[in-house]
Amino acid sequence: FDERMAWWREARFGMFVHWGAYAVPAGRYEGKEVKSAGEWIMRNAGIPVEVYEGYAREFNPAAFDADEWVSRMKDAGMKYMVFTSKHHDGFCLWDSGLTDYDVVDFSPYGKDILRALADACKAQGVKFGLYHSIIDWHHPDAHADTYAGGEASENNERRFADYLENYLKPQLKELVEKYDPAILWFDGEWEEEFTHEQGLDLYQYVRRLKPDIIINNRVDKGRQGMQGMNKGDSDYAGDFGTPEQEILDGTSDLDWESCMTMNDTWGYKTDDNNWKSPAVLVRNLVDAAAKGGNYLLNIGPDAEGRIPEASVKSLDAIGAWIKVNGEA
Ligand code: FUL
Repeated sequence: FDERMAWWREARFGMFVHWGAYAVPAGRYEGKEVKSAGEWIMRNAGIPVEVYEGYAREFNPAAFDADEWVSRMKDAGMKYMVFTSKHHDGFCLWDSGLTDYDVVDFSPYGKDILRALADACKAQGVKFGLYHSIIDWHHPDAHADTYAGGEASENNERRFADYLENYLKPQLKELVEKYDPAILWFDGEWEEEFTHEQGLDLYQYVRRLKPDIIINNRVDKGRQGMQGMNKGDSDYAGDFGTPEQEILDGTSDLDWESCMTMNDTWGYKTDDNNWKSPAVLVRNLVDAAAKGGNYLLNIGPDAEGRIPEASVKSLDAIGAWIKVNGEA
């Protein structure tokens, strides 16, 4: 375990990227701001699947430049990226053989975003990881019918298990084989049909595909902070805990990574300008490192593929601080 975790423990600082079809509405629906995080707009505004698909049909990030993203993150002192291959909305950012609901087959952009990012990370010598949602508001067997308050269908448990076996797992296999991710960062494990046993199975499944991969605790029913972490126990799934928007107090001897937004959203939102200052971000990084954790700081690029101006400024400022004050 220690050997597998070594690079990650040393890395300390990574870049989270939330990017997908939700960047198109950018937090607005029917002319109004939808409260809370931008990547939740489909659910929070109750947007019907067919209507939301329209955003994916428009997704055409002409300004996307994988090399530029990666060099910006490197300059900021970040050692790894965790990128959303699929968020809760179900839209896939690579050319999946399991669905046409992906950036290559469904969107005018037509190019494989994971390919570009995986290659750029490799070329520039940083680790590439994937965030992959267990919950899926688009897949018919994973509750697409009820997500917006519709009638629940029969056999939800069986259908969700089918979705896991015949869609999610094959997708994970595809992702590991094609892009060789260093990390799999699961999320959406609160789905009511998803069980602890299925979480353990998913963890084992991915580890079999790539024995030295690192997997977060949300692969299990471990949403809050360090939940799902039970090292040494046969019931254990998840290599590190995922406190969200908080830094732990440093008393845990388990591995953890604090993920955090620069404003109040993960996915791009036009109306969210509540940016943390670069000074606060530097302090958080140092704080997390001092307490034995990693810091995974998020960017939410816009629909064109541009990193918001305020985020670019903060990345530059953090990089400048690290240059002067040494590696965190
Ligand atoms: C949460 C998700 O629901 C948010 O959209 C975001 O991805 C955050 C990192 O994890 O569980």
